[in-house]
Amino acid sequence: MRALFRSLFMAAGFFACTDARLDSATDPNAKPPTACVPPGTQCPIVFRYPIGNGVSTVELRGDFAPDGWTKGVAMQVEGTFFRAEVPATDGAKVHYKFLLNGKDWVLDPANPQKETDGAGGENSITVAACNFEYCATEPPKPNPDAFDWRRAVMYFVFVDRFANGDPTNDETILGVEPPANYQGGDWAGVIQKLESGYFESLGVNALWLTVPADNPNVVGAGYDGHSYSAYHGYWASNLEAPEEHFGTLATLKDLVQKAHARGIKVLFDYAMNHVHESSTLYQAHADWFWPLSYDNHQCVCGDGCDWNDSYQQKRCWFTSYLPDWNFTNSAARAYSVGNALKWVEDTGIDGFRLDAVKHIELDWLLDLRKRIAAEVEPKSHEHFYMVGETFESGNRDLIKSYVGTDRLDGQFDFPLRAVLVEKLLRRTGTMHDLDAFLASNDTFYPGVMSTFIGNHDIVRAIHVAEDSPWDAWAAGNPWGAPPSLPKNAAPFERLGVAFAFLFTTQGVPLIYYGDEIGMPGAGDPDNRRFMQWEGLTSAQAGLRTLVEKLGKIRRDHPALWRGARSTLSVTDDTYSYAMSDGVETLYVGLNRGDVTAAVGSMPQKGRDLLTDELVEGPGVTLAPRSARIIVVNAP
Ligand SMILES: [Ca+2]
Ligand SMILES: [Ca+2]
Ligand SMILES: [Ca+2]
Repeated sequence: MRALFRSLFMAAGFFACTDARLDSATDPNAKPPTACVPPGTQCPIVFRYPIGNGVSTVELRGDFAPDGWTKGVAMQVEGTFFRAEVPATDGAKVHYKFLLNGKDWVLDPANPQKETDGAGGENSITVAACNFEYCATEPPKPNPDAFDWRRAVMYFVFVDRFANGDPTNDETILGVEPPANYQGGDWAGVIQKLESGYFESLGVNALWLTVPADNPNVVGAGYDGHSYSAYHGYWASNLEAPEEHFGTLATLKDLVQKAHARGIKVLFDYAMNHVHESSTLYQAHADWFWPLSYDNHQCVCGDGCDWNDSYQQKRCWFTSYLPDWNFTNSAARAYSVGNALKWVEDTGIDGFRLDAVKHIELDWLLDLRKRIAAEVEPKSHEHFYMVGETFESGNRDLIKSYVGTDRLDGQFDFPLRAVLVEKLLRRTGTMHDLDAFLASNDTFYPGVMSTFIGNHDIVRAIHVAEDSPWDAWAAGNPWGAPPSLPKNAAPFERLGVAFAFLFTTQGVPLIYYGDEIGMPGAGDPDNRRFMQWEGLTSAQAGLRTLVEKLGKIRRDHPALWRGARSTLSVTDDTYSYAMSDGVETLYVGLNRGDVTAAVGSMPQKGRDLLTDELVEGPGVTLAPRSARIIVVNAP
């Protein structure tokens, strides 16, 4: 082994060691050799399996590489053994098995060390012992230019429904109606919109893209009895390949690079709860997934198993064709975490939006954060942002339990969204309720949450803001009679007030594609219509102009994202607060009502950044369904 390390050093350019050794023979004052290696240097672990007993081929399989359980290493004949070696860092624990003749899985007969795989089986284990002497390293320097995620403004690009930049990859699935079929959007289309400056015009500096992994060309039954395609990306069949409807890996990398060149971060949606039943991974490793049967019945979430039971919610299948990962199995967990890391390494993305967090075992999240900290951030010198989805409006403690330095940076603030929808859009209760909620919510989570009004799972926000609001899932009938664009401007103005709140408080505001122009749509899939790029009504254009102004104001006034909020005045229909970071104070007023109203405690003299009007306090009037953002002494 020692001889091998020497040759590694020489191959890696450690000739100085050898020279020093030669010199020491003739120069008694020469310093001893410094045979140290950089921390993280890998050494080989050697594996052997005896020849005989009709064994013609042996493969080493294990978690020594992200794809080590599926691809493995072919072992070569050496003397009376099959032999293979794989590199590992000092102290790394490797779980492994041998695959004989391409079909029989066996433990290492020469190694008594083994561990349960959490699914009724066992793996052999070994720990790399490199015997290296590590060179001292300088502690990593903080990066003063690192992106502060509190200033992020995120835009959710639903790739299939956003922009079609490459008609050659358009392909629909036979037997699926258009609302649930592929509609042609792709990564080339996102690049076109990037290059047109669309995202910057909204102040957006982070994109959330739908799942990039390959999904199958199959028809799946939806909960509503309609047939669906995998246009949404949540039915991965090959986690290691990109979705061909969206483009190639080269196009995806190009997208990330072009976004970075514009100062825009990119997050992928990563759906780690399940795969599609057609996945080769599921076919090769059924033991990495929870069995569909449980307690002698079928365990589909909401049909045989409980979405909310703390045990069943982790192991139930979302549908009978989506096998659910069992991350109590360490080999399954290592593969999945390794796969998430591989997408980061292959594309250079800056964060993940993590799907269905409460339905996976927590260890997956803890392992991912550890590996991101060890393998991604030391190279990027940037913090990798992870925001989770826990679809809960009433359980803040559960949402909070996933937020922390060893897990998620934040989650989507569903409870805040519920309150904003009620108080600003539906106008039920009063603004006092909003103030009371914020009093505890402002400092509730130990991280950077994402604030939002709309997403792909709920009715389009514009309908909740209508004069007669509705937000029931199927109101308007998504299939037979989908809702149309409201005719009057009021709903768009109310949505504008909600955006004004999101852009003038802490948390990463999320714009669900199309909400910046009040696109209509009932529940899923009608809330995912193709993006409207042309023919905006004046009310739609007015809302987009407002969002553009809000984006610019948030970018130019850091107090809005890093400042502390303090309430100034509250009435039933109006609300005002100050945002101050010690450098600057901004005064925000909101009027949800349908008549002109005043807010109090505003500055004596200031300028409204939204209208450019000079205003005089302490009482400042606001037009119906409008906001003001006032700064003192603005030029
Ligand atoms: Ca296309
Ligand atoms: Ca595909
Ligand atoms: Ca699960």
